[in-house]
Amino acid sequence: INPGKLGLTTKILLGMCLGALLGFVLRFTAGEAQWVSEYFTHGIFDVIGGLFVSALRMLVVPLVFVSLVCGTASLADPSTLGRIGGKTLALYLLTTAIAISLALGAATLFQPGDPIMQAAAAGFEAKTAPSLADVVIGLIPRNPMAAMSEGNMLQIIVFSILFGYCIAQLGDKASTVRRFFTEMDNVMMNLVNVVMWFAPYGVFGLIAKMALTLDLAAFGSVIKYFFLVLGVLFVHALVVYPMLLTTLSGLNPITFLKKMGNVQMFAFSTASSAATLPVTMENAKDNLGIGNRVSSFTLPLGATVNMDGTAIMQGVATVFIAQVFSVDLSAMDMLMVILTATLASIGTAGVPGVGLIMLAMVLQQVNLPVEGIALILGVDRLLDMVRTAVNVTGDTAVSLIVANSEKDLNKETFKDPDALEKVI
Ligand code: DAS
Repeated sequence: INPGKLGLTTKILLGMCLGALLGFVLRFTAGEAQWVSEYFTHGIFDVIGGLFVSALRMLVVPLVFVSLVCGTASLADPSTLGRIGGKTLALYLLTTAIAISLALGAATLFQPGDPIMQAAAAGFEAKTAPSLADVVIGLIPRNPMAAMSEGNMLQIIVFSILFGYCIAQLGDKASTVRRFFTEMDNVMMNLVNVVMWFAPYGVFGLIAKMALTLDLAAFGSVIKYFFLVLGVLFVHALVVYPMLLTTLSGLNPITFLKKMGNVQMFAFSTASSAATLPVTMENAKDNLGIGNRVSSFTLPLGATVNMDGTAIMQGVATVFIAQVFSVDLSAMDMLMVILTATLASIGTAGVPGVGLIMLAMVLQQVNLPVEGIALILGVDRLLDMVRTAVNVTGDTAVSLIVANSEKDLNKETFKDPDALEKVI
């Protein structure tokens, strides 16, 4: 094979397979040998994987700030911002509500939890879910620089939109500033390409470490829960999004799913929507033809507030834990789960394991024993990787629908099978 000729997607896939292979071979031959842990798990794999995720995370704040300012500033008619925002939020809430309803329905139907009382496991201190007022007040950054240094995505989004909106309103008086951000946007997108060159190696390290550290023993007791979550995730990604795409935009869902491969592999490997955001944005623009006006707004917002995959895990986990502790959930409880899960997802960034922390909020809200989380902890890493891939797929599907309705979609690029290879 001539590595120079392979497309990026193939190289990433190769990196994942080789990582899994080497990880499992090391695990089943050298077992828990000290040198494996020292030189591999916490050695080379951790370093390569960690460097790659840090490089992706490094891009997020400058990329979101620059592309959002650039996108908002390019709005000829700033009032369209309200329309784009309204459509985007409505669709994000719709897809999350569908996701969690699917999950609650499936878990009630398939009863994954055997009603065996479990000893109270290591206590979980559950943070209380943010109230709507907290979330709204928290949107405005008291200090935009602090928001950027802390990576407070919602506050960065709000500040960037206001900043870009004012550039749009000033017209020619801010033409230099607008050109500066347009060129900065090009620089940032180029930086994403540079980081993506290292993707196959980074992904190799991440998957190899996962293969070495996966808690295989935990699968026995929660096998039904694991496969039920997986099943609902696949139904949501392969049925619900295609249905929404077809009915709301008439775009070909197969083309969409085929073009999501790279992004889904990044999301799977990093288990972080935030880290994957630079790739999600590059793919949206260069592979799917979604314009900057829409994608610069919908994708950073989606990576922060739209987590359909996570909502699915929370729906199934809540019913599973209720069944294990022989607690009956009323319809009102189910409604509380939907509300809390949606609200909790708005306040949390897309980083590995955040879904589990939000699950603690949801369980607390419906008076379920939060220590029930200990039952599903062992299989959560793998589920986190899959649900993150669903999260970013949902963000992009909604962006596609909004871009299409806003005439901000380049359909030739969308239809072009190797559009992305031309750019990287
Ligand atoms: N890993 C989270 C994300 O980045 C999802 C989760 O933890 O459920 O989207």
